[in-house]
Order: sequence, then structure tokens, then C-alpha cells
Amino acid sequence: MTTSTSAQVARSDYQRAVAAYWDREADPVNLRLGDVDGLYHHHYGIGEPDPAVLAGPEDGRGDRIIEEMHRLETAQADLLLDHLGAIGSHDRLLDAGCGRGGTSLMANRRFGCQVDGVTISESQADFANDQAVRRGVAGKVRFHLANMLDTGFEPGSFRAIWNNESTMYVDLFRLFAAHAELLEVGGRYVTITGCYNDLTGGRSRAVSQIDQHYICNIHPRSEYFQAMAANHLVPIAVVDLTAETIPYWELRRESPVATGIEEPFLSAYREGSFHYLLIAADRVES
Ligand code: GPP
Ligand code: MG
Repeated sequence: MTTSTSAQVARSDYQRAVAAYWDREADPVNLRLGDVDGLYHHHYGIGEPDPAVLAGPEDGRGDRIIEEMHRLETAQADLLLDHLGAIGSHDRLLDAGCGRGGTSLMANRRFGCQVDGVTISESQADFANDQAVRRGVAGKVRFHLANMLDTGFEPGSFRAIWNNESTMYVDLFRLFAAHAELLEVGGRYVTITGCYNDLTGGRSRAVSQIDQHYICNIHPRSEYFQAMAANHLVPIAVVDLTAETIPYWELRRESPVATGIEEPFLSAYREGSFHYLLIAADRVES
């Protein structure tokens, strides 16, 4: 599977459009943040920014904001890793929809274990593998051009799997069926995701704007739990991170790397039509 071609990996016109988006993507909001310390993320941040970042001198403000946004994005990945449970150096982890590999490299640094990341973007896989080589961990952290719905990995071979903001590109029932097969019994699944609020009805305008911006398909909150229940995944933690991500978006709006998607995120979170959730679940026997 490590020798897949893009055509084998992206199985529909939709998936090809998503792969093409990420193959082309070279946005400063991701690259300039990653350049801070070599961890390239494709997710958002949590936690309180240091007020001195905005209040300090005009000179250097843009760089200070970028460093602070990067710190908050890294804090988000650390929180995800906190929920993986006890991971030993002989365990194996799967990063489903790994982007440029930031969370995988952090997991290897924390646990010393093997990590496989999969992405349908060839340029993301190449970029991430290059980072693993630069860090001297290419023997343990490998990025594959592969479809997270059908990775080709051996059943039961992973202690934990996560999706860090990548579930909105796939059908959740198919995704969790694939994860349930790959996880050992007792293994842990964790996702951090944006989902729309069943209570407020269908997709709000702001949620639709986010879908359009990223060519994704944000799921309702309920669907996560339905798809887990249907696939041997029993939730152990559900954390609403909405209040903790709003300050990141307020800071990002003031940054030199804002992309225009900041207002839809802030509107969606503030009006309650959208939540930023962490869900952790255990793979049970049946
Ligand atoms: C992109 O992160 C994340 C997604 C496309 C998933 C959508 C997430 C939701 C919570 C709905 P990125 O870091 O590549 O985005 P950006 O370029 O805007 O920083
Ligand atoms: Mg980003």
C-alpha cells in the first residue's frame, strides 16, 4: 500500500477534488506557523492567548501572533494525545487524515512508538515523510498515500487511531467500520472535530460556508455517536472545546495570515449552530 498511486487512493470525483485541493495547498496560515518549530498542523487551536501578543509593540506583532497561534494549535494536538490512554513504545498508532504530519510526530516524540499516517494527498505524504527524515524518526513514523476508508493495514494491528479534524471528508459509518477493524480490542479511538448542532436544525449558513471553503461535509453531532454505536466503539469522554477554541479564532482574525474563514467559524460557534468536540471511545469486542 505504500506504493499506491493517487488514482488508486482517491476513488471518486469528490475524493479527487479533495486530494487536488490539498496537493495544491500552500497557505501561509499553515506553512508560516509550521516554520516556527517544524511541526506542520492542519487543525485549529485551543486555550487562552497571551494578551501581550496583541498589546505589545506594533513592530513584530504579526510574528508574535503567528507564534502564539502555533502554540495553541500544538496545545490542541497535545490534548488529543492526552486522551489516547496508556501507550507504550511497542504500540502502533494510526493518524487518519494526517495532513503534513504534525500530530504524528508529536505522538512519536511523546510515546516513542511507531506511528503511521495516511492521507489522500501525495504532496502532504511527501512533505510529512520529509519532516520525519529531518527529525531522524523515519524508521518509526511513516506517512502513506492511502485512503483512510481502506488503508490495507492488517486488522487489529493498532493500539489507537485518531482523526484530527479529518472526519468531515468521509462517511462516518464507513470510517468507523474501518477503524473498528484496524483497532485491537481495548484499543482507543479519538477525534477532535467540528460538528453541527442537531438542536438548531440542519446546516446553518455559517456551517455551509465552512463546508464550501474546505470542500468538506460537516456532520451533525448525533451522527458521531450513531456511527460509533454501530461499530463497536463505546465513548469514554466527550469534551466540548467550543469555548476554548473561540479565542484562537479571535486571534487568527487579527493575524497577517487570516484567510477569510474566521468570521464563519466565529459566527457558527457563537450562535450555537456548531461545536468543536473531542470524542474518545474504546473498541469493544461486540
Ligand atoms: C483544515 O485545517 C481543517 C479542515 C479542513 C477540517 C475542517 C475543520 C472543521 C472543524 C470543520 P487547516 O489548518 O488546513 O485549515 P486552515 O488552512 O484554514 O488553517
Ligand atoms: Mg491551519
